[in-house]
Amino acid sequence: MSRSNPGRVAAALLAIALLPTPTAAVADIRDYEFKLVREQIKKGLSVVDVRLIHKPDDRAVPDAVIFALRLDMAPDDMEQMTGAIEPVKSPEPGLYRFKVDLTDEGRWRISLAAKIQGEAETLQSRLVLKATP
Ligand SMILES: [Cu+2]
Repeated sequence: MSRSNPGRVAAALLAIALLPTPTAAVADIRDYEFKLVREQIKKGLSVVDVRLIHKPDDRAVPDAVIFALRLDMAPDDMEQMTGAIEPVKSPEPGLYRFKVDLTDEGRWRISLAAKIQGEAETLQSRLVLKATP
């Protein structure tokens, strides 16, 4: 292992600092992710909380507009079996709450599409949760 050369390290750091960073300035929808707060939920009428985060800085993202929403049992090969789902008031910024009716035990999928403030693209997401007895 060679000893580090301070002059060379400084030059390298300066080069990094001076690099143009166009990709960092361009927003990317893949930087965002919906995450279930709890993946196991009791069967029946319940509430599901989903957090929207901006992954590069782990920031909670408020005010997304969810315009498509579907709940079904596709993960257990029952895509035709749908359940009622509707957004309800968010308890805190960056947290999205849904009232759901999980009529069967097993795995359910929430499919959603959302517009995020300041982003042109649509975020599409699929989340799988498990309804327990
Ligand atoms: Cu089912």
